[in-house]
Amino acid sequence: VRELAERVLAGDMRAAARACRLADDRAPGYEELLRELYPHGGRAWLIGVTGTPGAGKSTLSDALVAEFRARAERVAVVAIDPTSPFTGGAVLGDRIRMQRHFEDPDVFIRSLATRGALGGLTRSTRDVTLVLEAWGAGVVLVETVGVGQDELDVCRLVQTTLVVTQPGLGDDVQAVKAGILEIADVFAVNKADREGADAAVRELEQRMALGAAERAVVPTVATRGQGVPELVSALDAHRVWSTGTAEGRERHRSRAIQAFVMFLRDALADEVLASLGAEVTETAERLERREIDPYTAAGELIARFRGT
Ligand SMILES: Nc1nc2c(ncn2[C@@H]2O[C@H](COP(=O)(O)OP(=O)(O)OP(=O)(O)O)[C@@H](O)[C@H]2O)c(=O)[nH]1
Ligand SMILES: [Mg+2]
Repeated sequence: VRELAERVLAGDMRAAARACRLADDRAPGYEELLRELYPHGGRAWLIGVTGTPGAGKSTLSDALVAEFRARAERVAVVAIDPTSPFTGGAVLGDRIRMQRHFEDPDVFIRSLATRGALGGLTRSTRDVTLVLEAWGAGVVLVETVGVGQDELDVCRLVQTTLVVTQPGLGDDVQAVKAGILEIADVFAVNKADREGADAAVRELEQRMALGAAERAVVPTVATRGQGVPELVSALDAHRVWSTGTAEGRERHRSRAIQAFVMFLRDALADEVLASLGAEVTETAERLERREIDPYTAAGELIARFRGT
């Protein structure tokens, strides 16, 4: 494991791929690996790319990869596939859209499947992102489909959240979930070659309470690269805000706390399940029969766990 960590730190892509698999499978040694790598994390710019299905997230990510590569940054893309790792047409599509970067030894592309387990996706994303930072990525793009709580949690792990939408979804703002509107740092109204783009931009600008310098709405045509330099400028401006202002740093801090609380919750749940797994199942069955209420049940299990 130590040797693997060293190879990752030396920038070896195959070692990074192995380390990602190890972390993702939580295979023996994964914790030791992540401990070794942890001091080398925290350097990359993590950008979340989320938004409505089919809006052009992958096409736009591909264009962003090219822009960041032009700045000689090492880039990693983590595409979160909402379906399965094996059947996913989405992943195959992403692969094709990112094909031009496959030969590039400084671009690492990986897809993650959403796991059934609570918080599984957030965990995998966090762990894989750490490996990629240690590998030397200067920018990590995390693409998710903005649908559930899991995806919102993922947004707490990144520094800048880009939300991609497209015109002509009926009520443009309705199509973008309210929660997403709050977490969006930068909006791309993609497919601006279609009708209704200007109206969508104006509407989002109003809803996002702009004036706050760190947020922006940018029209793009990802397939032609139009608006991409402007989008990169808006992302850069947000990064400068988040590292260079008191308000930005405060948000960074509060997200770091939230992220650690999530980590702690997962770690505690693991501990409780490992030591009281059978009782948890039994209690859940009693709950289902309404023989006990969840407040009492949780209290009882916690007391047992503490050994009181
Ligand atoms: N007209 C037009 N089509 C676009 C544009 N950007 C992307 N597309 C097309 O829209 C389709 C979906 O693009 P993707 O990049 O796969 O979108 P996505 O948001 O990643 O999709 P999912 O991951 O499946 O949610 C593809 O056929 C793209 O070629 C654009 O700016 N204009
Ligand atoms: Mg996609």
